[in-house]
Amino acid sequence: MTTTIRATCPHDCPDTCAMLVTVKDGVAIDVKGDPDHPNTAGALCTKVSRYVERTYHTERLLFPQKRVGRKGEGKFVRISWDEALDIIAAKLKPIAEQDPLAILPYSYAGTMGLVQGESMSIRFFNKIGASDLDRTICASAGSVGYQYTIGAKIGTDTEQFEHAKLIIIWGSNPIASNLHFWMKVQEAKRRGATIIAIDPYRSFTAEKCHQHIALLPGTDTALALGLMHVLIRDDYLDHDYIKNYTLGFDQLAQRVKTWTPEYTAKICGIAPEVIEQLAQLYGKTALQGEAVAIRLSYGIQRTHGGGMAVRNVACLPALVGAWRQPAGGVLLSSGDSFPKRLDRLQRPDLRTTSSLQKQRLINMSTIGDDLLKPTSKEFGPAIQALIVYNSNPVAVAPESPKVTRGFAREDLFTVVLEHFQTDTADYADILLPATTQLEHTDIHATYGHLYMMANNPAIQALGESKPNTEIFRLLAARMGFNDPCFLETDDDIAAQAFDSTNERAIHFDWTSLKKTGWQKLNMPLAPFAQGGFPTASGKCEFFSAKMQADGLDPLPAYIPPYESAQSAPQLAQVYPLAMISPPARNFLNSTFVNVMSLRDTEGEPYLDIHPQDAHARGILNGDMVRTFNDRGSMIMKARITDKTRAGLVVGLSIWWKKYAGDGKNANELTSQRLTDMGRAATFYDVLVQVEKA
Ligand SMILES: Nc1nc2c(c(=O)[nH]1)N[C@H]1C(S)=C(S)[C@@H](COP(=O)(O)OP(=O)(O)OC[C@H]3O[C@@H](n4cnc5c(=O)[nH]c(N)nc54)[C@H](O)[C@@H]3O)O[C@H]1N2
Ligand SMILES: Nc1nc2c(c(=O)[nH]1)N[C@H]1C(S)=C(S)[C@@H](COP(=O)(O)OP(=O)(O)OC[C@H]3O[C@@H](n4cnc5c(=O)[nH]c(N)nc54)[C@H](O)[C@@H]3O)O[C@H]1N2
Ligand SMILES: [Mo]
Repeated sequence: MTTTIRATCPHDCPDTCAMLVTVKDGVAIDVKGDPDHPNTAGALCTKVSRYVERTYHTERLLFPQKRVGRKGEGKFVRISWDEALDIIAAKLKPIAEQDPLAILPYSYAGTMGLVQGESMSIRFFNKIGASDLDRTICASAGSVGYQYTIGAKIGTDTEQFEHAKLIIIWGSNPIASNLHFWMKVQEAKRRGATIIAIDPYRSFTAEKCHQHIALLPGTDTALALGLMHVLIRDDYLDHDYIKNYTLGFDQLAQRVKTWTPEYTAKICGIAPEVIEQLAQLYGKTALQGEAVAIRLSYGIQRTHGGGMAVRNVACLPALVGAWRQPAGGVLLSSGDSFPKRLDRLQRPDLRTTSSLQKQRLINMSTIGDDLLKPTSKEFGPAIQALIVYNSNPVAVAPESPKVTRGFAREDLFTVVLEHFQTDTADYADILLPATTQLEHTDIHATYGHLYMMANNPAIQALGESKPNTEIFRLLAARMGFNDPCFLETDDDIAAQAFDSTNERAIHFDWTSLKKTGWQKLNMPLAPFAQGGFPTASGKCEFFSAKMQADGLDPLPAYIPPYESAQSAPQLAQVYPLAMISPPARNFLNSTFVNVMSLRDTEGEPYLDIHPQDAHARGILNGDMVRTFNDRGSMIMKARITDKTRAGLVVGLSIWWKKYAGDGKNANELTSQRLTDMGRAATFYDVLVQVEKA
């Protein structure tokens, strides 16, 4: 018998596609994009088209295992679920009695599902009173920067971009990481729109745009200030919009006076004319009443000033009145459009009063340092137990040499819930098999469009694998937690995910969403056409009192990278090349690296290096090269190309270390320094040297 099941792609990607899964005699045989979903439009990316291959992969973890080799060696023996749960409870109970803060969850967005990602697990750690994880590895710098200016992560509807006359793709590579948005851009292009990419690297996207502005990494903050200078100097302004719906224009005008194109250009490493022309095009097009839209994404906020970069770019649309048009404005993320009920999903009320008083936040981006910290007054108890799910920190967290040392600690008890034996799983004491999206129930918000999405299980759980929720339910029972919320089913949880009293989700009903698969939020077409920004003032805040109160510069400012030739000349004498490691098209962070057909397409870890830099080092195309700095080193194959600019090397990521020649990946080189806002990681703020291996 053949059936079709409505599902949702769970991966950390703005597109959150509506999938149709074909199941024959209990076996999933095909996944395809739902042709009726306005964003998915019948297409899946190359990676998720391989979801069946990934699900039935011969290396799927199918039963619980216990470590027998050294940590990191990856040697395990099969045990029963009962034994696994007993061992975990026996380890956690005494730690929890002594000091629950010594227990730490480590999770991110392996699945974006609110049920498998944000509910039972967090309830479990709230009940224990464990340390909280500050989930900052990806988006928190930009999120905070955007919120200071606009108020919340609400922006232009993806579906509107096809009507824009000018689209600036800024710090984003949609052909790789936001494919369905790129489909809208192509439609806009067919209708005559101009498309411009701002990216230090000539990505797949940048090479298909009308213009590519290859600035130095971490200098977008300056570029935005330079653009504002020209807009104000030449009066490309929507005075009416500025007067009614913005705050602090006069101070902003004063601030950007010194940001002449010449001055800005030096910092950004581009020509002054490029800044003049971009500002003119942006301002003129907007003032002619055409829609100008910016797709701003997270690639721009992985350097020291990442928060300020997003804040500054987010000021541009208000200056020219771009928000007046449905297809104008800026989209960083649609995430805050969704009225999520995290309180009901996560149940912070499970914490006792004393646990609330001594909460501790551990930043996931500094896990390397924090795992190595002994008990102290400032830090609190050393981390003794780590439960990892929906994440692969040994591959993805910065400054990996330290992360690995931390995970290798013999006295650390580590549990990993996974589909596969990842680099992190190699360090587990207990390794538990989790179900995939085809095997469990979930409900999704997204950060790229405006649809609530349902995922129905298509097949039975493979082997003895269990959903994250079920694993934490069983653990809760073993720990003796008998609060009724630990008995809720996945359907019970999904039904509470959105606030149906909020007008945006007024029609939300889980039973019907499961049937239809998706439903659009009620959102105004042009959310800020008449102001109404969700900031304290209700305006777009060029001047932010909140930033001032938080000890930050209340006006748009420039924050240089930690590591660059201009900002750290001494370091640059030893390590003269900047390095970025954005996603490879066929991987999703470190997910899919073990799917043979996709890894074959990516080949092996490459280092893209400019001909000038290669020549100066006697490097030929295809040579194995060693990239290094004080933190670590890795060997890659050199690809000599002018896709990158002189002074910048690019290592597309995130490779599983075990599939790289020397067992290392780009995070050997990245640092644990945090951004100006949001306490986020600075993956693209790195200086290195390269030599022939
Ligand atoms: N295929 C694929 N898709 C993905 C992912 C994946 O790994 N693979 N990851 C998902 C996740 S978790 C996220 S957060 C998003 C990430 O996707 P994006 O938000 O688009 O961010 P990145 O891919 O990190 O970077 C995008 C572009 O920014 C450029 N960039 C690097 N530094 C700078 C800079 O300082 N300034 C500017 N202007 N540009 C810079 C990079 O060269 C890259 O081409 O994509 C999601 N989608
Ligand atoms: N050098 C460098 N490092 C980076 C980045 C970069 O651009 N360059 N990007 C950063 C960014 S933006 C991000 S978001 C992070 C991403 O880091 P992570 O969130 O750790 O993402 P993944 O590497 O995809 O690992 C997710 C894991 O979750 C597992 N998983 C998926 N679904 C489930 C489930 O239902 N249950 C369980 N138990 N497990 C599941 C998958 O098998 C996979 O191994 O990496 C960051 N690291
Ligand atoms: Mo991310």
